[in-house]
Amino acid sequence: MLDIQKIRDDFPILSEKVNGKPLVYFDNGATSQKPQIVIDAIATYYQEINANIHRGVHTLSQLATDAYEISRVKIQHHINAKFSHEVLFTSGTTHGINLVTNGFASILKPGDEVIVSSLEHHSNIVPWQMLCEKTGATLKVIPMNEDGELIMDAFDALLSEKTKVVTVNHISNALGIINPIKYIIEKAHVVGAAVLIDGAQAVPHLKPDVQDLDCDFYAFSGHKMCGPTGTGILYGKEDWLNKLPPYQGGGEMIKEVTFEKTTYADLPHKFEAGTPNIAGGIVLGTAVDYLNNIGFHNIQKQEEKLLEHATKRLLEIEGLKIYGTGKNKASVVSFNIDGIHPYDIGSIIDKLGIAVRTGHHCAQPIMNFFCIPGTIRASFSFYNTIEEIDIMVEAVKKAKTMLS
Ligand code: C6P
Repeated sequence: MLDIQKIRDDFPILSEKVNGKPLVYFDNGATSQKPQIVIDAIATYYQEINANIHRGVHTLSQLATDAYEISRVKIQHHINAKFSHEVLFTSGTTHGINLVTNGFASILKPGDEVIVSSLEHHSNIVPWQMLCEKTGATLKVIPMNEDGELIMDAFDALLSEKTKVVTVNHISNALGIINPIKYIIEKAHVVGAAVLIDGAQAVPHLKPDVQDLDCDFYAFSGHKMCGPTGTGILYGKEDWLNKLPPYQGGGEMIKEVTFEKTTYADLPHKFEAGTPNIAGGIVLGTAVDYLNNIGFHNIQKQEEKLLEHATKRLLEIEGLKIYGTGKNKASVVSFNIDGIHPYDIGSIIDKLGIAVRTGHHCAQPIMNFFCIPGTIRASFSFYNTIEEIDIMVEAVKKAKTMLS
C-alpha cells in the first residue's frame, strides 16, 4: 500500500492554499503536479551542467549530452522500445502527432483513407484533417456508443486496403475510457495500415509496452506524467522513422550541407532539429524514475479506489449524470448536473479551492455526440485522496443548491 501522505509531501504545491482553501487538485488530465525531485533536477541541470548538446567537445557539453542520452535510454526502457533511436524527444504529444502527419504528406495519395476515432482530442483530429486536405485522402471516424466506448464492429467495417493509417488515443481525455488498442493495432496491420497511438492520457497511469502493443507510433507528453512542460516523446518503429522525411530542417539534423544538396543525420537526430529542451529532456527521465519508484501497480490500485469512490459519491447527487460509463476506465469522472452549465459549477468550486476542468476538453466531437456544451471533469492522480473527493462532492452539492 502506498503511504499517500508521504507521497503528497513530495509535491510542494499540494500544501498550497487557493482562494484561502487547501488546494484540491483534480485537473491532472490537463497537467500533473511536479514532485520536488523534478523541480530540483531542473535547477541542478542549470547550476551544474548547462551547455548545448551534441556540439561541443568541452566537458560541460559532454556532460549535458550524456545526461540527455541517458534520459533517452531510460525512456526507451520505460516503454520497452527496441532501440533508443526510436525514441524522439518532442515538445509534447501535439508535436509528435504533427511530426508524423507531416511525414505522411509525402506518402498518402487521393483515395487513401485515414481512420481516427470519435474519442480523439483535437490534437489527434486536426493534424489528420490537414493531412487529408493536403493529400486528397479521406478521413473516416470510428463511432462510439452511449457509454463512450468505440464500436469495434464499425471499426472492422471501416478497414479496407484503402486504409493507410489508423490513429486512436490509448485513453480518452474527456471521458477516461481506455480503448482496446491492441485489437485496433492488430486489425489495422492486417490491411497494412500504420497505427499511431496518442498516449497522452495513458502514461500517467500505466507503462506502455510498445513492442507488445506492436504500434508503429506512440506519442505522449512529459508534463502529464510529473515531468516538465514542453517535453514529450514520439516513439516510432525504426522502419517507419527511416521512411518518413524530416519534420523540420536546421542544426544537428544533417550529415552534410551544401547549397546543392543536404543529406540527413541518422535517427534520432534526423527528427531533432535545433537546440532542444535539454533540461526538460533530462528531467523527464527523473520523472520517469520517480513514477517507477512508486510503481505503476501501486498507482493503478490507488487510482482505482479514487475512481470507484468518486463515481459512487457523485451519483448520490440528484440530477447528476456521468459521461463515459464504459467498463474500462482510468481515474477520470466527467459529469454534468441537470440544467446547470458546467462552467458555473467549476467557477463556484474553484472558490472553494477545487481545481477541475470544465468545457469541451479539446474534444468537441464527444460533446456534440452527447449534445452538451461541455462537462465538469475531475481527473485524479495517485497523490489524490478519498477525503479530497468528499470535499469535492460537498462543494458540488453546495454549488448545485446555489445555482438551482
Ligand atoms: N489534453 C486535457 O486537459 P499536449 O498539449 O501536446 O501536451 O497534449 C495534447 C493532448 C493530446 N491528446 C490527448 C488525449 C490529450 O489529452 C492532450 C492534452 C489536456 O485533456 C490539455 S487540452
